[in-house]
Amino acid sequence: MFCKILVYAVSVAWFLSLAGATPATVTQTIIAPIPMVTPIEYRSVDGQLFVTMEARATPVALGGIVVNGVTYNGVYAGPVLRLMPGDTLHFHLVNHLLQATNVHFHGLSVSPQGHGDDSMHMVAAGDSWDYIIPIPKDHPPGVYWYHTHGHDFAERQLMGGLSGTLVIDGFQEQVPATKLLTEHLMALKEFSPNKNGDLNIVPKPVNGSIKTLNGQVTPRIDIQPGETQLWRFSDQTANTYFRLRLEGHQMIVIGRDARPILHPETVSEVLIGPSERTDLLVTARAAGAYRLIAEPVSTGPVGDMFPAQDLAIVASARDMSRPAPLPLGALIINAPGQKPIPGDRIDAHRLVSLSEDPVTGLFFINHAVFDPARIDISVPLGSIEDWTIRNSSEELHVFHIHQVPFQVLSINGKPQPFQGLRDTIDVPIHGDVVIRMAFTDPTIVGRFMYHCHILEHEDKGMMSQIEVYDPKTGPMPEGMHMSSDAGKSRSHGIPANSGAR
Ligand SMILES: [Cu+2]
Repeated sequence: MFCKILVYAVSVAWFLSLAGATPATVTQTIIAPIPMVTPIEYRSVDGQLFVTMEARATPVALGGIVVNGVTYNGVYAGPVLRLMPGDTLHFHLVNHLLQATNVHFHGLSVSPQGHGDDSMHMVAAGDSWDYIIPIPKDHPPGVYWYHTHGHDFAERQLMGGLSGTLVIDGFQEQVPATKLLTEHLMALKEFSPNKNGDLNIVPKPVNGSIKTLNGQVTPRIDIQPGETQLWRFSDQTANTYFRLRLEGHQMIVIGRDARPILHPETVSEVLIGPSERTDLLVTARAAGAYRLIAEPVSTGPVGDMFPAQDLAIVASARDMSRPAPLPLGALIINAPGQKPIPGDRIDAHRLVSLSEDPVTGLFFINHAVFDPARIDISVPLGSIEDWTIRNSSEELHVFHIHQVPFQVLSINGKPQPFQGLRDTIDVPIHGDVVIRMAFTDPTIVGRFMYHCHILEHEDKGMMSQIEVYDPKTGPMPEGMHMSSDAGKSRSHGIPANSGAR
């Protein structure tokens, strides 16, 4: 505690020096929190983005200690991929680990087949794979992300670092008031090294975990008094909820799960669960240092308790090299894809029940654990369906379905005003969420998953498969779709970060 107080005292002294109250000293500059840095960005050129991503065990410096992570290209917070609608992503994955891995492109409505976003395809140790992801011209812009999706070990590989942010440009055109604002991409990750320094939470850490922002522990975010910035969070943790509060400030939520929401909400705190994205507007108050705090979160009687931690120091100070901030314009939202899904013809109503067995530690969807050989739901292309997602347990779950966004109709029986489509939703303890999905986009034909995005739960069974098929040709015959090496080279007992070569 003493050290913490000392750091803050020095931070404030450093801040005052920056604000011009006293001259800065070398000592203050060194001890002051270091600026938040966005990870390296790869941007598409002429409609194409070619990247080689090497998954390997990597030493990672986090908060003054070095731990053994697993990263893409050595970047713990993950390289940022930035594309435009209509571009094609060529993602060459090279697996240097001693176990299989793969990549899922979270939130994208792209093909799940072949070299597309096929989360069933495993890339064996030592192998490589080319993901080729054409982004449809009318794809909603926004913050998405990519991450490892190997069933049984997604949790520990993600904890090790295997994820990154994927941006489809165009959000600011849909919310014109944000066009001139400074944009910060803010990847939320957390790590919990075991006694060997491995980022390995199996078994669960006894000493808790440390939350990071863009792979940094409590960095500094610079802003000018009166300036509004666009903060674009993505929760890239395996299991962790963030309840974010900025001291002395309110925030405006303008986007969720990549898309602008139709009615922005002014809040004093915001909850971001595993895999969720939230776009916030923050307007700095008077010059000063403010803590961005991750407040404590409990996910229920049999869930997890995430303690409070300072996520960043927000330094509001006049920057003489930059023009004075302009007032934020009117928040006009022009997002043509954010339309309610027509409900005049519902082709199927389904119940997706999430439950768990505290004795065996297994997690279920409709009383079954994941089976890669089983298709749980078959849907003809063109269908519109309402699903009730039921949480029959004593902890939170985060429902996510690949490939297709959904509309939230009600939570615990309470109708929800339409704010826009999403790809994740928190399902309250012993509660129901009703969602509507349009399986009408031919791009998504194929097999893909729906699951809890608390990856501990997913790894322990809470995942199922859906097939969307063309009614002219019917469902795919069994065995035609599973990748030839699906499940091969799964070294269940080997932590991902022991895979150095
Ligand atoms: Cu869950």
